[in-house]
Amino acid sequence: MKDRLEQIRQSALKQIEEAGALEKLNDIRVAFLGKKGELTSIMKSMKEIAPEDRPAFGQMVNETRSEIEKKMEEMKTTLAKKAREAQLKAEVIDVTLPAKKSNVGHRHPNTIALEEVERIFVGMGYEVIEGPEVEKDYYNFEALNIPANHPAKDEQDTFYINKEFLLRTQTSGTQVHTMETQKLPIRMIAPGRVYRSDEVDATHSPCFHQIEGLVIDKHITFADLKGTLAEFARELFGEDTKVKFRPHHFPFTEPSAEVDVTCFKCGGKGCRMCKGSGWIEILGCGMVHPKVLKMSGIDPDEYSGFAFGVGLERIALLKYEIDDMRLLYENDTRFLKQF
Ligand code: 2NM
Repeated sequence: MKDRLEQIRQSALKQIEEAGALEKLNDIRVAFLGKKGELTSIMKSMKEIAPEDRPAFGQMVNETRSEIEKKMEEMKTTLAKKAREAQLKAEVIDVTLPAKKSNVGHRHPNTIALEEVERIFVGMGYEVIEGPEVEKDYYNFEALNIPANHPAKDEQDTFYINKEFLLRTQTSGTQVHTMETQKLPIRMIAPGRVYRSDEVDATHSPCFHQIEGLVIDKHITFADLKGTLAEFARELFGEDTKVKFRPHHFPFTEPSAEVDVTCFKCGGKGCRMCKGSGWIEILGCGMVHPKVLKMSGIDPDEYSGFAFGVGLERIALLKYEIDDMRLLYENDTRFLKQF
Protein backbone atom coordinates (compact mmCIF):
# COMPACT_ATOMS: atom_id res chain seq x y z
CA MET A 1 0.00 0.00 0.00
CA LYS A 2 2.74 2.43 0.96
CA ASP A 3 4.62 1.55 -2.21
CA ARG A 4 1.49 2.11 -4.22
CA LEU A 5 1.08 5.56 -2.60
CA GLU A 6 4.71 6.44 -3.33
CA GLN A 7 4.20 5.36 -6.95
CA ILE A 8 1.18 7.61 -7.26
CA ARG A 9 3.10 10.49 -5.69
CA GLN A 10 6.03 10.18 -8.07
CA SER A 11 3.86 9.62 -11.11
CA ALA A 12 1.71 12.68 -10.29
CA LEU A 13 4.68 14.98 -9.65
CA LYS A 14 6.37 13.80 -12.87
CA GLN A 15 3.26 14.30 -14.96
CA ILE A 16 2.78 17.80 -13.50
CA GLU A 17 6.39 18.63 -14.26
CA GLU A 18 5.90 17.55 -17.87
CA ALA A 19 2.39 18.93 -18.37
CA GLY A 20 3.50 21.85 -20.52
CA ALA A 21 0.01 23.34 -20.86
CA LEU A 22 -2.75 24.55 -18.53
CA GLU A 23 -5.38 22.24 -20.07
CA LYS A 24 -3.16 19.23 -19.51
CA LEU A 25 -2.78 20.23 -15.84
CA ASN A 26 -6.52 19.99 -15.38
CA ASP A 27 -6.57 16.45 -16.83
CA ILE A 28 -3.88 15.48 -14.32
CA ARG A 29 -5.92 16.96 -11.46
CA VAL A 30 -8.92 14.88 -12.47
CA ALA A 31 -6.79 11.72 -12.84
CA PHE A 32 -5.20 11.96 -9.39
CA LEU A 33 -7.36 14.13 -7.16
CA GLY A 34 -10.78 13.80 -8.81
CA LYS A 35 -13.74 11.78 -7.49
CA LYS A 36 -12.58 8.73 -9.40
CA GLY A 37 -8.89 9.68 -9.19
CA GLU A 38 -6.05 7.53 -7.93
CA LEU A 39 -5.68 9.15 -4.49
CA THR A 40 -9.38 8.87 -3.87
CA SER A 41 -9.41 5.22 -4.78
CA ILE A 42 -6.45 4.44 -2.51
CA MET A 43 -8.38 6.03 0.37
CA LYS A 44 -11.27 3.73 -0.45
CA SER A 45 -9.03 0.67 -0.18
CA MET A 46 -8.16 1.58 3.43
CA LYS A 47 -10.01 -1.53 4.62
CA GLU A 48 -7.13 -3.70 3.36
CA ILE A 49 -4.88 -2.09 5.98
CA ALA A 50 -4.66 -3.16 9.57
CA PRO A 51 -6.90 -0.94 11.72
CA GLU A 52 -3.99 0.31 13.87
CA ASP A 53 -2.09 1.46 10.77
CA ARG A 54 -5.03 3.30 9.25
CA PRO A 55 -4.55 6.74 10.96
CA ALA A 56 -0.90 6.92 9.96
CA PHE A 57 -1.69 5.85 6.41
CA GLY A 58 -4.55 8.30 6.18
CA GLN A 59 -2.19 11.09 7.18
CA MET A 60 0.31 10.00 4.51
CA VAL A 61 -2.39 10.10 1.85
CA ASN A 62 -3.39 13.59 2.98
CA GLU A 63 0.19 14.79 2.92
CA THR A 64 0.64 13.36 -0.57
CA ARG A 65 -2.54 15.12 -1.70
CA SER A 66 -1.25 18.42 -0.28
CA GLU A 67 2.08 17.96 -1.97
CA ILE A 68 0.48 17.23 -5.33
CA GLU A 69 -1.90 20.19 -4.94
CA LYS A 70 0.96 22.51 -4.07
CA LYS A 71 3.02 21.34 -7.04
CA MET A 72 -0.02 21.74 -9.26
CA GLU A 73 -0.54 25.36 -8.09
CA GLU A 74 3.11 26.22 -8.69
CA MET A 75 3.00 24.74 -12.18
CA LYS A 76 -0.23 26.56 -12.90
CA THR A 77 1.40 29.90 -12.09
CA THR A 78 4.44 29.04 -14.18
CA LEU A 79 2.39 27.94 -17.17
CA ALA A 80 0.05 30.94 -16.98
CA LYS A 81 3.06 33.24 -16.98
CA LYS A 82 4.53 31.41 -19.96
CA ALA A 83 1.26 31.58 -21.86
CA ARG A 84 0.98 35.32 -21.20
CA GLU A 85 4.55 35.87 -22.39
CA ALA A 86 3.88 33.89 -25.57
CA GLN A 87 0.72 35.88 -26.18
CA LEU A 88 2.48 39.20 -25.72
CA LYS A 89 5.17 38.07 -28.12
CA ALA A 90 2.62 36.96 -30.71
CA GLU A 91 0.62 40.17 -30.45
CA VAL A 92 3.52 42.54 -30.59
CA ILE A 93 2.57 45.71 -32.51
CA ASP A 94 4.84 47.04 -35.17
CA VAL A 95 4.52 50.77 -34.61
CA THR A 96 6.52 51.47 -37.75
CA LEU A 97 3.81 50.02 -40.03
CA PRO A 98 1.94 52.68 -42.06
CA ALA A 99 -1.48 53.57 -40.58
CA LYS A 100 -4.72 52.46 -42.23
CA LYS A 101 -6.23 55.38 -44.12
CA SER A 102 -9.67 56.21 -42.77
CA ASN A 103 -12.17 58.05 -44.91
CA VAL A 104 -13.86 60.62 -42.73
CA GLY A 105 -17.13 61.80 -44.23
CA HIS A 106 -18.75 65.14 -43.57
CA ARG A 107 -22.13 66.81 -43.58
CA HIS A 108 -24.19 67.10 -46.76
CA PRO A 109 -24.74 70.72 -47.93
CA ASN A 110 -28.47 70.26 -47.15
CA THR A 111 -27.56 69.28 -43.58
CA ILE A 112 -25.18 72.21 -43.20
CA ALA A 113 -27.90 74.59 -44.39
CA LEU A 114 -30.56 72.95 -42.17
CA GLU A 115 -28.37 73.12 -39.08
CA GLU A 116 -27.64 76.77 -39.81
CA VAL A 117 -31.37 77.60 -40.11
CA GLU A 118 -32.12 75.59 -36.95
CA ARG A 119 -29.34 77.38 -35.08
CA ILE A 120 -30.79 80.78 -36.01
CA PHE A 121 -34.35 79.96 -34.93
CA VAL A 122 -33.40 77.98 -31.83
CA GLY A 123 -31.40 81.09 -30.91
CA MET A 124 -34.67 83.05 -31.09
CA GLY A 125 -36.39 80.57 -28.79
CA TYR A 126 -38.08 78.34 -31.37
CA GLU A 127 -38.60 74.60 -30.95
CA VAL A 128 -37.73 72.18 -33.76
CA ILE A 129 -40.67 69.80 -34.24
CA GLU A 130 -40.83 66.94 -36.73
CA GLY A 131 -44.03 65.35 -38.03
CA PRO A 132 -45.18 62.47 -40.26
CA GLU A 133 -44.38 62.36 -43.98
CA VAL A 134 -47.47 60.25 -44.61
CA GLU A 135 -50.27 62.63 -43.71
CA LYS A 136 -54.02 62.79 -43.76
CA ASP A 137 -55.59 64.87 -46.52
CA TYR A 138 -57.16 66.87 -43.67
CA TYR A 139 -53.78 67.98 -42.19
CA ASN A 140 -52.12 68.65 -45.54
CA PHE A 141 -54.99 70.59 -47.12
CA GLU A 142 -58.31 71.04 -45.36
CA ALA A 143 -56.99 72.33 -42.02
CA LEU A 144 -54.90 74.83 -44.01
CA ASN A 145 -57.95 76.29 -45.70
CA ILE A 146 -57.06 74.65 -49.02
CA PRO A 147 -60.49 73.81 -50.47
CA ALA A 148 -61.33 70.49 -52.15
CA ASN A 149 -61.24 72.07 -55.62
CA HIS A 150 -57.83 73.76 -55.17
CA PRO A 151 -55.39 73.06 -58.03
CA ALA A 152 -52.64 71.94 -55.59
CA LYS A 153 -54.88 69.01 -54.64
CA ASP A 154 -54.75 67.79 -58.22
CA GLU A 155 -53.30 64.30 -58.62
CA GLN A 156 -50.70 65.87 -60.91
CA ASP A 157 -49.09 67.55 -57.92
CA THR A 158 -49.79 65.25 -54.98
CA PHE A 159 -48.86 61.62 -54.40
CA TYR A 160 -52.01 60.06 -52.98
CA ILE A 161 -51.84 56.78 -51.06
CA ASN A 162 -55.62 56.46 -50.93
CA LYS A 163 -58.58 58.80 -50.53
CA GLU A 164 -57.61 59.70 -46.98
CA PHE A 165 -53.78 59.54 -46.93
CA LEU A 166 -51.05 61.17 -49.01
CA LEU A 167 -47.35 62.09 -48.98
CA ARG A 168 -47.26 65.59 -47.50
CA THR A 169 -46.63 68.38 -50.02
CA GLN A 170 -45.55 70.80 -47.25
CA THR A 171 -44.71 70.43 -43.56
CA SER A 172 -47.64 72.64 -42.44
CA GLY A 173 -49.47 69.52 -41.23
CA THR A 174 -46.94 69.37 -38.42
CA GLN A 175 -47.86 72.95 -37.48
CA VAL A 176 -51.54 71.96 -37.40
CA HIS A 177 -50.79 68.96 -35.14
CA THR A 178 -48.87 71.32 -32.86
CA MET A 179 -51.68 73.92 -32.78
CA GLU A 180 -54.17 71.16 -31.92
CA THR A 181 -52.16 69.64 -29.08
CA GLN A 182 -49.58 72.05 -27.61
CA LYS A 183 -50.05 74.80 -25.09
CA LEU A 184 -49.90 78.39 -26.33
CA PRO A 185 -47.81 80.36 -27.10
CA ILE A 186 -46.15 78.43 -29.95
CA ARG A 187 -42.76 79.21 -31.45
CA MET A 188 -41.70 76.39 -33.73
CA ILE A 189 -40.06 75.34 -36.96
CA ALA A 190 -41.00 72.14 -38.79
CA PRO A 191 -38.25 70.86 -41.07
CA GLY A 192 -38.54 67.75 -43.21
CA ARG A 193 -39.08 65.96 -46.49
CA VAL A 194 -42.02 66.90 -48.70
CA TYR A 195 -43.24 65.29 -51.90
CA ARG A 196 -44.66 66.67 -55.12
CA SER A 197 -45.30 64.95 -58.41
CA ASP A 198 -42.71 66.99 -60.32
CA GLU A 199 -40.31 66.05 -63.10
CA VAL A 200 -36.66 66.19 -62.11
CA ASP A 201 -34.75 69.19 -63.49
CA ALA A 202 -32.21 71.76 -62.28
CA THR A 203 -34.71 73.32 -59.87
CA HIS A 204 -37.26 70.52 -59.20
CA SER A 205 -37.33 67.15 -57.48
CA PRO A 206 -40.31 64.96 -56.47
CA CYS A 207 -38.84 64.84 -52.97
CA PHE A 208 -37.25 67.87 -51.38
CA HIS A 209 -37.09 69.58 -47.99
CA GLN A 210 -38.97 72.43 -46.41
CA ILE A 211 -38.65 74.34 -43.20
CA GLU A 212 -41.85 75.98 -42.06
CA GLY A 213 -42.07 78.31 -39.11
CA LEU A 214 -45.00 79.21 -36.89
CA VAL A 215 -45.44 81.71 -34.06
CA ILE A 216 -48.73 82.09 -32.19
CA ASP A 217 -49.29 84.33 -29.21
CA LYS A 218 -51.41 87.26 -28.10
CA HIS A 219 -50.75 90.49 -30.06
CA ILE A 220 -48.53 88.99 -32.78
CA THR A 221 -48.50 91.35 -35.76
CA PHE A 222 -47.04 91.61 -39.25
CA ALA A 223 -44.29 93.77 -37.69
CA ASP A 224 -43.14 90.72 -35.67
CA LEU A 225 -43.05 88.70 -38.90
CA LYS A 226 -41.00 91.36 -40.68
CA GLY A 227 -38.53 91.77 -37.84
CA THR A 228 -38.08 88.02 -37.44
CA LEU A 229 -37.47 87.31 -41.12
CA ALA A 230 -35.20 90.35 -41.52
CA GLU A 231 -33.05 89.05 -38.66
CA PHE A 232 -33.12 85.54 -40.15
CA ALA A 233 -31.92 86.88 -43.52
CA ARG A 234 -29.13 88.90 -41.88
CA GLU A 235 -27.89 85.89 -39.94
CA LEU A 236 -28.08 83.58 -42.95
CA PHE A 237 -26.75 85.83 -45.72
CA GLY A 238 -24.81 88.55 -43.90
CA GLU A 239 -25.34 91.69 -41.85
CA ASP A 240 -25.99 94.03 -44.79
CA THR A 241 -28.81 91.91 -46.22
CA LYS A 242 -32.09 93.78 -46.72
CA VAL A 243 -35.51 92.17 -47.11
CA LYS A 244 -38.44 93.11 -49.32
CA PHE A 245 -41.99 91.86 -48.77
CA ARG A 246 -44.06 91.50 -51.96
CA PRO A 247 -47.82 90.90 -51.63
CA HIS A 248 -48.78 87.35 -52.53
CA HIS A 249 -51.56 84.86 -51.89
CA PHE A 250 -51.64 81.65 -49.86
CA PRO A 251 -54.92 80.08 -48.70
CA PHE A 252 -53.55 79.59 -45.14
CA THR A 253 -52.32 83.14 -44.50
CA GLU A 254 -53.91 86.57 -44.77
CA PRO A 255 -52.21 88.82 -45.64
CA SER A 256 -49.53 86.79 -47.42
CA ALA A 257 -46.19 87.80 -48.88
CA GLU A 258 -43.16 86.54 -50.70
CA VAL A 259 -39.81 87.69 -49.34
CA ASP A 260 -36.80 88.73 -51.41
CA VAL A 261 -33.33 89.42 -50.00
CA THR A 262 -30.73 91.72 -51.50
CA CYS A 263 -28.35 89.66 -53.59
CA PHE A 264 -25.47 88.68 -51.29
CA LYS A 265 -23.22 88.28 -54.34
CA CYS A 266 -23.48 91.79 -55.81
CA GLY A 267 -25.04 93.57 -52.83
CA GLY A 268 -28.04 94.63 -54.93
CA LYS A 269 -26.35 96.09 -58.00
CA GLY A 270 -27.45 93.21 -60.23
CA CYS A 271 -25.44 90.20 -61.35
CA ARG A 272 -25.76 86.71 -62.82
CA MET A 273 -26.78 85.28 -59.43
CA CYS A 274 -29.84 87.55 -59.12
CA LYS A 275 -30.43 87.71 -62.87
CA GLY A 276 -29.66 91.41 -62.87
CA SER A 277 -32.44 92.41 -60.45
CA GLY A 278 -30.37 92.78 -57.27
CA TRP A 279 -33.00 90.68 -55.38
CA ILE A 280 -33.36 86.96 -54.69
CA GLU A 281 -36.63 85.33 -53.65
CA ILE A 282 -36.19 83.10 -50.61
CA LEU A 283 -39.50 82.36 -48.89
CA GLY A 284 -43.24 82.71 -48.51
CA CYS A 285 -45.00 83.93 -45.37
CA GLY A 286 -48.03 85.62 -43.88
CA MET A 287 -50.32 86.05 -40.90
CA VAL A 288 -52.04 82.75 -40.10
CA HIS A 289 -55.60 82.85 -41.50
CA PRO A 290 -58.25 83.16 -38.73
CA LYS A 291 -60.05 80.17 -40.25
CA VAL A 292 -56.89 78.06 -39.87
CA LEU A 293 -56.56 79.07 -36.21
CA LYS A 294 -60.23 78.34 -35.54
CA MET A 295 -60.10 74.89 -37.20
CA SER A 296 -57.22 73.91 -34.88
CA GLY A 297 -59.09 75.11 -31.80
CA ILE A 298 -57.40 78.49 -31.31
CA ASP A 299 -59.59 81.57 -30.77
CA PRO A 300 -58.58 84.13 -33.46
CA ASP A 301 -60.09 86.96 -31.37
CA GLU A 302 -57.60 86.22 -28.59
CA TYR A 303 -54.58 84.92 -30.51
CA SER A 304 -52.82 85.75 -33.76
CA GLY A 305 -49.72 84.42 -35.43
CA PHE A 306 -47.41 84.37 -38.40
CA ALA A 307 -46.02 81.53 -40.48
CA PHE A 308 -43.44 81.08 -43.19
CA GLY A 309 -42.02 78.39 -45.41
CA VAL A 310 -38.57 78.08 -46.99
CA GLY A 311 -37.16 75.45 -49.30
CA LEU A 312 -34.04 73.93 -47.79
CA GLU A 313 -32.51 73.04 -51.17
CA ARG A 314 -33.11 76.59 -52.35
CA ILE A 315 -31.12 77.91 -49.38
CA ALA A 316 -28.32 75.36 -49.96
CA LEU A 317 -28.13 76.13 -53.70
CA LEU A 318 -28.00 79.88 -53.04
CA LYS A 319 -25.59 79.76 -50.12
CA TYR A 320 -23.09 77.47 -51.86
CA GLU A 321 -23.71 78.83 -55.38
CA ILE A 322 -24.73 75.45 -56.78
CA ASP A 323 -26.50 75.79 -60.12
CA ASP A 324 -28.20 72.40 -60.36
CA MET A 325 -30.35 70.82 -57.63
CA ARG A 326 -29.66 67.31 -58.97
CA LEU A 327 -26.11 67.56 -57.65
CA LEU A 328 -27.55 67.49 -54.11
CA TYR A 329 -29.04 64.02 -54.65
CA GLU A 330 -26.36 62.23 -56.66
CA ASN A 331 -24.01 61.70 -53.73
CA ASP A 332 -20.94 62.11 -55.87
CA THR A 333 -18.21 62.54 -53.26
CA ARG A 334 -16.19 64.75 -55.62
CA PHE A 335 -19.09 67.22 -55.38
CA LEU A 336 -19.92 66.68 -51.70
CA LYS A 337 -16.31 67.12 -50.59
CA GLN A 338 -16.37 70.80 -51.51
CA PHE A 339 -18.60 72.08 -48.69
C1 2NM B 1 -45.62 78.96 -46.38
C2 2NM B 1 -45.98 80.27 -46.60
C3 2NM B 1 -46.86 80.88 -45.71
C4 2NM B 1 -47.50 78.12 -43.29
C5 2NM B 1 -48.72 78.27 -42.70
C6 2NM B 1 -48.77 77.36 -41.70
C7 2NM B 1 -49.87 77.11 -40.74
F1 2NM B 1 -49.90 75.84 -40.41
F2 2NM B 1 -49.66 77.80 -39.65
F3 2NM B 1 -51.00 77.47 -41.27
N1 2NM B 1 -47.62 76.70 -41.70
N2 2NM B 1 -46.83 77.17 -42.69
C8 2NM B 1 -46.96 78.87 -44.42
C9 2NM B 1 -47.34 80.16 -44.61
C10 2NM B 1 -46.10 78.27 -45.29
O1 2NM B 1 -44.76 78.27 -47.20
C11 2NM B 1 -44.30 78.89 -48.36
